[in-house]
Amino acid sequence: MKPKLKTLLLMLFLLGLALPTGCTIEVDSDDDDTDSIPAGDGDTDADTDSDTDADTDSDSDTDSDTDSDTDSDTDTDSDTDADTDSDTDSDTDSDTDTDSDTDADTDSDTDADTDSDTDSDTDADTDSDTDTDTDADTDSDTDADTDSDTDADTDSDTDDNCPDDPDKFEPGVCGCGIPDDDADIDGTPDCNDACPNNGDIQSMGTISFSVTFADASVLPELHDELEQCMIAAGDAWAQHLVAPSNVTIEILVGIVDIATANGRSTTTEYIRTDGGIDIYQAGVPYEIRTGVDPNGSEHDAEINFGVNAINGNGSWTYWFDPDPYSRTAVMPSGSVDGMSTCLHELGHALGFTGWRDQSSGALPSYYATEWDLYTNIDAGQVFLFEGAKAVAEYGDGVPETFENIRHVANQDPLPGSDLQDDLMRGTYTAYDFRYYISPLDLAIMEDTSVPVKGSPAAEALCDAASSSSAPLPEPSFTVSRPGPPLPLVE
Ligand SMILES: [Ca+2]
Ligand SMILES: [Ca+2]
Ligand SMILES: [Ca+2]
Ligand SMILES: [Ca+2]
Repeated sequence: MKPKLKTLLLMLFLLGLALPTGCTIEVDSDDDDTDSIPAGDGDTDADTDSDTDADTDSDSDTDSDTDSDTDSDTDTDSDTDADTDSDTDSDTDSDTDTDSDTDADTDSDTDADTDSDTDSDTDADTDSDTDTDTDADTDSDTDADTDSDTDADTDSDTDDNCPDDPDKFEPGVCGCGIPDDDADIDGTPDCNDACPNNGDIQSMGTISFSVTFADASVLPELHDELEQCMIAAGDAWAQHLVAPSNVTIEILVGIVDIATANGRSTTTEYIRTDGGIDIYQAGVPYEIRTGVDPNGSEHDAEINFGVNAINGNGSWTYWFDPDPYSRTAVMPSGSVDGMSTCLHELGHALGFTGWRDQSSGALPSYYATEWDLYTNIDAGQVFLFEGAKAVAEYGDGVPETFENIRHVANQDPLPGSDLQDDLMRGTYTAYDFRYYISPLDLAIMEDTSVPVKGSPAAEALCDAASSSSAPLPEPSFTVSRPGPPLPLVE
C-alpha cells in the first residue's frame, strides 16, 4: 500500500468515529406549518431522497374565513303610513347561510404531512333581521330585502284587506277608507246613518237620479255607459246629502260639439235677500234641501259631453269604468276617467255655480248664488271662495281658478296649486287618474246651502223629522221663485 493510500484510509477511519451511522440531515428549517403535527411524531419517513426539503410549504392555512356575513337586512320598506295596528309581519327569516367555504387550499405539499386542517368556521352569523317595519299598508310591501342570503322572508302583508287604508284591516260595514264610527250610538254606523248626530233617526228621504238623453240618435251605443256613469255619480254625491223626503233628480244628458263636458242645474230658486242682492240656489240642491221639485217633471239638471271626447275621435277619450261604484278596474293608459267627469259636472249642478264675470268678478245685476256671494273679488289676480266651512276646511280662503272661477285650484305660481287633484279643480284633467269628492268640496256645498250629512242644516232636517209624531214640517223655502238661468260650467 502506498503512503497516499494509507493516509486516505486513515482519514476515512477517523471520520467514521465522528458520526453515528444511519443519521439523516433534516434541514427543514422553515417549518412554519402551523398545523398541529404532534410532538414526538414518530415520523419514520424513510424518505431517502435528498429532500433537503426546502419545503417552502407556506401552508399557513390561515383560512381567514372571517365570514363576517354582514347580512344587514335593513328592510327599507319606506311606507310612512301611521298605521296603528300591530303589524304581524312575522318575517320568518330562516337564514340558511349556504356559506360554501370549500377552503380551496391548493397547497401542493406532497410531503406525507398529515395536515388535518380542521377549519373550525364558527361563522358567528349574527343576522338579527329586526325588520322594524311599523307597517305598511299603502305599501305593496315588496320588502326590498336585499340581503344575499336566502332569507325566506314570507312577509307579504296579505293579512291587510284594506291595503290603502292605514286605519283599517277589514272593510267592515262602511268599506275601506271609511271609518265604521257610530257617533250617535244608535247602532247604525255614520256611513249608513242619514242623521249621524241624532240617535232617534237613521234614514231620511231617498235621493235618486234618472237620465234622459237629449237626442236618442246620437251615439246610442254609448248611452248605457253614460247613464250608468251619471247615476253612479249622483249616488256618490247623495251618500253625503240629506233630503227631507224622497226626491228624484232628472238629468238631461246631451252629446254635443264641445271640447270636454259641462253641467248646470236647469232652474234657480230664490232663497233670500242679502245686502240688497237676491240670492238664488240652483234647482238640484234646492230640490234636495226642500223635497220640492221646482219644475215638476221637467228635468232638473243638464249635463253635456263633447262628442269627440266620448267617441274616440278626439285627441283623447273618456274611459267609462265598468264598475263606477267600486272604481277599482285598471284604467287603460292614457285615458280620462269618465266617472270623474260625471261627478264634476254634477258638482256644478249642485253648488259650484254662479253668475260672476270670470275676469272682472262683476255680477250681472242684482242677483247672485251663494258661490258668488262668498267669492272675494278683492284678492287680486285670483279670487277666493270664503265661505266659513270652506275656510275652516282649507285653512284659508280657497283659491278659485283664474278666469274659470266656478272651480278651485291653480297651477304654480298662482295660489291653489295644492288643489289640482280636487274633483272640482278648474285646471287640467290628469290622465289615468280618478278624482273623488273631497272634504273641501263638501264644505263648499255646505256653505252654499246644500244639506251635507252631519252639517247643522242637515241635522235640522233630521231633528224636524224625528222630534214628534207630527208630520214633517214644511221646509222653510217652499215658495219657489224662479230666477235667471245659470251658465253651463265646464
Ligand atoms: Ca248612528
Ligand atoms: Ca242616527
Ligand atoms: Ca226632480
Ligand atoms: Ca223637475
